Amino acid sequence: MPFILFLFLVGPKNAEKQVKRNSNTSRQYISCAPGETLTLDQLPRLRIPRLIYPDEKSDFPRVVANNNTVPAGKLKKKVLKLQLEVVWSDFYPESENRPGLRVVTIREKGKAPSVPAPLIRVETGTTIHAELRNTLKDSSVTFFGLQKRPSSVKDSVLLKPGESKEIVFESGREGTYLYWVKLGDNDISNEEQQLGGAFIIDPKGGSAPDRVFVMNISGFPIDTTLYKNGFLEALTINGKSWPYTERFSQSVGDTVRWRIINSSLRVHPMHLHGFNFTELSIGSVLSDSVFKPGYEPSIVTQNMRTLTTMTMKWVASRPGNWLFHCHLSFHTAPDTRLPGAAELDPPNEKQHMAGLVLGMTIKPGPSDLISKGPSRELNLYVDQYFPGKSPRNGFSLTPDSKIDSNHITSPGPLLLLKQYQPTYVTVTNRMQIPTSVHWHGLDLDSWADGVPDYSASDGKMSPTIQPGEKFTYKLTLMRPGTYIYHSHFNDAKQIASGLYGPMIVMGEGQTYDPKTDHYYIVGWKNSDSSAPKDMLLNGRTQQPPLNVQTGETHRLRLINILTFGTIRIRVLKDGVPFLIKSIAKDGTDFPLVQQTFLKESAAFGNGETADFEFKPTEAGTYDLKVIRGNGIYSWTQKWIVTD
Ligand SMILES: [Cu+2]
Repeated sequence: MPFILFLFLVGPKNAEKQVKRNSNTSRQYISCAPGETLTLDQLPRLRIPRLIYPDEKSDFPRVVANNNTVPAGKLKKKVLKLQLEVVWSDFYPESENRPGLRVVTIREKGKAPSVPAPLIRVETGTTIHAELRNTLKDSSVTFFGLQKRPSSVKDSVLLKPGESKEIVFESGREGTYLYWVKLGDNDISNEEQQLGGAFIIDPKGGSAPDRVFVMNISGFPIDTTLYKNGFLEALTINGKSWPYTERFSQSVGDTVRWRIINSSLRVHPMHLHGFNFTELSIGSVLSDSVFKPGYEPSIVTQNMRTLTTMTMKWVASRPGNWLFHCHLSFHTAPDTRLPGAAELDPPNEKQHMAGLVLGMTIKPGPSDLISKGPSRELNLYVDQYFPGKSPRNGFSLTPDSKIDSNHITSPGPLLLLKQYQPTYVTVTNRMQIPTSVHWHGLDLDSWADGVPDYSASDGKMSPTIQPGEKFTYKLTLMRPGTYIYHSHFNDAKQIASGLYGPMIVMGEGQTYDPKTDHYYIVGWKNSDSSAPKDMLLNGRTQQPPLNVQTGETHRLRLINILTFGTIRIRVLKDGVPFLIKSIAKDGTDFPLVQQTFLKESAAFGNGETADFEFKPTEAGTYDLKVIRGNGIYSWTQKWIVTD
């Protein structure tokens, strides 16, 4: 063991130096999960600027969570009169009885301020007459997105302290957009992105019934001796953090239409459990691109960049409890909760998520799942290989597996599965900590979905698997493709500790050939999420070269299970990009018309998988590169191609 430990400590240092620090990584994350057992008057009171308590005297109006169902303003003869004011306010992103934040927000004149900002929703052909007022005494504010759409020219309205202005503009083309306000000089050490809201333009006669969800972030760095997380923050969807976000209910067969708006300056890979969704459009503050029929992606995760929008629909085709959440693990970590919720409450393992999570229940009804043929049983063991502050955990298929110092325990073994084969996976937890496994991207029964003490259907529930216990999940395998299994318990810590692995579902009649079928899975090496040391591709820093022959068609399966950060793939021959064909995403093959040749793939976020075809036509050496984020860090695998 000492020898292995030595390798582990000194091996990957070079990689570490090349990793550019992301602002997310400067945060300290604590391991305790929040509960709700202390009442407000039992809480020790921290005195930190911005932190407020709901039972203390305040001169400021209280923010209401805006569920985006009632448009702001008064509409008369195709003219919308809108009066918006920028005000200081008291914002309670969790329960109304827990600590909150004093922040600047937007209100309609005469109404309570709201997060997100008031919904602007009109039909195309409407004139908008807006009166804007800055009530702040010491800061200017700038409105963005109050102009006719679409536009490539960014207009803005600056209001000095105490100033008011009136503007008039046409709504423009239908679509899903947003507007937002920047505060003063906008000291970027503070994140003031509670000042954004939805701007929806409906076609004449209106849209099909939908819901609008806006993600906002407020974040203020504080003295870490006061509060371990180092930030006061609120990551909210329609003004609330999990578990206080709105809960939904659908019936089997319902078509669900959502408009998702990222009003923050961070990236959010938004992931739907259990179902593919159809992406109808991708937009921004001023434009919205609608996918042509036949070109609409069918996916489970969309990496939403800053200040962008997505219009999506999905069919609630199976009962149970489901999540739609950000897959950037820090954006759902319980550590993001405000002091008094995460820091001061006793740990409660049932609440291991916070922030950008929505929950919904599809009422009991028929299921769309198909299983056929003889069933199969697999045993998956979860072990802790290195204990301590930065533990390494891992999955294995054999009960006596030893640590592999090359792979440092992760990724877990490839689970090679067959379409429609009923597959039972028994997960045995041999760690000292509870866990749970999520089968990311699969259509399956809710009870087997792996969100502990939440995923439930048919009278069964995914449990928290306690140390020494086991649980058998049933996998249903509807679509051939590339998937991920990973811990869904304290994700930021457990995924970074190594609890992830690849899954490949082969279609009926297909066979898996490792010579032509390759996965590239990227995850963190270190579980100390405050300082990710480096990342591993297929559990390694160095990739072994591959020997292949010309004319062969290879499938490349790219998987991003980093706790944050995007990855891309490209192939170079003699330094020149070699075209690869994009053929699938999130376990769904593209129709032929959507398959495209690329010099380099798009950047995929956490929880996304994407498949490519690579057909080397000439002998020589090819460099396959998996590139992280801004390109400062990448891995290269040499492909030696001979005739
Ligand atoms: Cu996020």
